[in-house]
Amino acid sequence: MSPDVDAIVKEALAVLAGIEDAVRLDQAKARYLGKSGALTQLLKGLSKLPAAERPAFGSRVNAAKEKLEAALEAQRARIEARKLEARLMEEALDVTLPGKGLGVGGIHPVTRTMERIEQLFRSMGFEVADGPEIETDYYNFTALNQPENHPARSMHDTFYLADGKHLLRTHTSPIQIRYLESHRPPVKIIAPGRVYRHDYDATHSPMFHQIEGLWLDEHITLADLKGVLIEFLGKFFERDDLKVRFRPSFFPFTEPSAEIDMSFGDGWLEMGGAGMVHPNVLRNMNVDSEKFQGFAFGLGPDRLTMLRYGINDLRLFYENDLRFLKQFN
Ligand code: 2U9
Repeated sequence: MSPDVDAIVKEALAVLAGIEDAVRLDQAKARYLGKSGALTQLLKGLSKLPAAERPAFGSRVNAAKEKLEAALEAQRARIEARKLEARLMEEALDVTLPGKGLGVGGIHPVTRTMERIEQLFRSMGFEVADGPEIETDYYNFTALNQPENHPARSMHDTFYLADGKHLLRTHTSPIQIRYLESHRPPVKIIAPGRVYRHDYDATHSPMFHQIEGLWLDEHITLADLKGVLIEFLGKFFERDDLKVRFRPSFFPFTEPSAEIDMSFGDGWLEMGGAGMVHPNVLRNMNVDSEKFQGFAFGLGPDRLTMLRYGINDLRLFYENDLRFLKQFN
C-alpha cells in the first residue's frame, strides 16, 4: 500500500504546480485532501491493515497531507502574487509622461479692439467710465434730449423689458449721463460697452459695442474734436497719412453734429459720429451751458475690428466658432 502515498503525492504536486487560479486550487484541494479525497480514502483503509503496520502507515499519510497542504498554500501565495503583479502592471502610472494640458482661452477680437481703444484714449487723458446695460427711458432717451414721442426714438429699434419700465441701452450715452450726476466739469471720459438694437444681418448684430467719448470744459471746441479723433484714428490704424472728413449730420444730443469719415483706398468709410454737446443735454444735467461746452463722439468697435482685420461679416464675431476666434490669438 505504501507506494500509493508516494504516487499520490507526486501526482498532486505536479497538478498543483500547473494551477493558475484560486478556484481550481480549491478543487484540487478537495480532490486530494477533502472528505472523499485520495489521501483521506487511504486513512479510511487503515483498519484493514495489520495492527503492527498501522502507526507507520498513519504517520506516512499524515506527513503526505502536511506536505500537500504546504504545497497548496505555497501555490496559493504564488497565484496571489501573480495577480497583484498583473494588476500593478495594468494600473501603472508613468508619472514622467508629459501632461495632457488644458486648452488656453484667448481674448475676443472685439475685446482686443476695445482694450486698444481704451488704451489710446487713456494716453490722451480720458478716464474710462462704466454703467448698467439695463436702463430706464430717462437715462437712455429723455436726458439726451429725446423726450417721449420724439421722432429720434424710432431711430433705435429698442428692446423693452416686460416690466414696461426698463430697456436694453441702445447706446453707451447713459453712462455719461450717470457720470455727470456724480461729477462736475471739467469732464473727460470715454464710455465703452455693449449696446442692443433690434437688428440682424451681415453688418448688424442685436448686441454690438460702442465707445463714446465726452470732453466738457470751458474752452472745448470743434477743433479739439477734430484733433482728438484724427489722432485716435491715425494711432488705431497705425497710419500717419490718414485723411479724415466731417460730414454734416443730425443727432438729438449734439449740435452741430457730424459723421466722421476716413479715407480708405479711393473712397471714404464711415467711422462714427460726433458733435458739440447740445445745450439742452447740459441743462438737463445742471451744467452751466454758458460756461461749459464740449464735444461727444461715438465709435463702433465691431466695425473698427472688421476693418482692421479684413472681416466682411459681423456675425462671425458672435457665432463662437473657435476656428474663427483662434485666428486672433
Ligand atoms: C452725452 C452727450 C452726447 C454721443 C454721440 C454719436 C454722435 C454717434 C454712433 C457711432 C457709431 C453710434 O454705434 S454707432 O452706430 N454714435 O454717432 N454718439 S454723438 O453723444 C453724446 C453722448 C453723451 C452726455
